[in-house]
Amino acid sequence: YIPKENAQTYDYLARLLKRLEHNKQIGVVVAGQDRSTAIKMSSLLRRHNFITHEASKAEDTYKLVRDNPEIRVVITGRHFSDEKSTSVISNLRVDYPKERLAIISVSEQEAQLNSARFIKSGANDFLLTPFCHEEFLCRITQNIELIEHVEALTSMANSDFLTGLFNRRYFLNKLSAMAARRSERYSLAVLDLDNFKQVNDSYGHDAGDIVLVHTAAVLRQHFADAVIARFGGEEFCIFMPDISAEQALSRIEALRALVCQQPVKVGDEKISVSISAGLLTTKASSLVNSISRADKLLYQAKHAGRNRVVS
Ligand code: GH3
Ligand code: MG
Ligand code: MG
Ligand code: MG
Repeated sequence: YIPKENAQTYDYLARLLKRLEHNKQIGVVVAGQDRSTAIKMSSLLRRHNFITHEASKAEDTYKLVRDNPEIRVVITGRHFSDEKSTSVISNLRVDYPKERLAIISVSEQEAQLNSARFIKSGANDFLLTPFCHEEFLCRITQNIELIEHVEALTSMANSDFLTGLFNRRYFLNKLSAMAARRSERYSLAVLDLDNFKQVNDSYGHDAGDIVLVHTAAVLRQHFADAVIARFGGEEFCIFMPDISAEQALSRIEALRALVCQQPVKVGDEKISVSISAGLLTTKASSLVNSISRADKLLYQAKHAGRNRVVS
């Protein structure tokens, strides 16, 4: 039982504890600071559970960020031994956008113009020295929360809500560029559940959803090395890089056989499912074109009686 007047405090403490637990997975680099500032920052960060790193050279800073994917924040001062801090910021920015890595630059109170220069070079935020502990930690936390928020939104925008697979938008965005850039062979399979409307009609829409989730899990399990998307209602797309036409066909054929041999258990029911697929192996640079060719093959598979792969 929490008295009403304490509920707000309790809420705050609960959030703080959660944050402190979460901080254990987040790396922060203290870079280019004078000795005493570096010590002070690192110990504050460690007290709040962050994984801390220190660097006095620009090169070491880049290497740390490259080698430690858990790093979310770099705090840059003006004491790099090998480079100007504005260059350190802009160099980091080349590989790490603002929504992936927060750069917080430290500038002296009496040189306030610096903060504008740092922001223009690509810093997310700045801190004037001398600073108080509370402000220091608030800035770090605020910047991390923003990055995590953007990450959550990006992941939502790229994935399909029901199955957790990538959605059509992500699939087209990510792979179109890849297909256009590289001239390597790839295989593309467009799959569609057969007579799925009947599944819904016989067992209900919720059971239909379970079948879709189950099918997505099977795809994920058997095509861990591929990019898989739910393309529409009961239609899926699989992109397999660097694979021969024979290999691709045998994998999709194995999947087809597996799906029709294993009915999906929903409550007490066992629902039989089958898939038809169109499969294409090509070097074509237009992904959209390839998809539409694979779609035509899928149509042929449906026309020929379903539960088959046409390549
Ligand atoms: P075909 O073998 O020709 O593909 O026949 P089909 O019945 O599978 O194809 P059709 O296009 O006639 O019907 C697709 C059905 O998929 C109709 C639609 O209600 C259902 N569907 C689409 N999205 C969802 C979903 O998210 N959940 C459920 N449960 N059903 C869905
Ligand atoms: Mg269908
Ligand atoms: Mg139909
Ligand atoms: Mg369909």
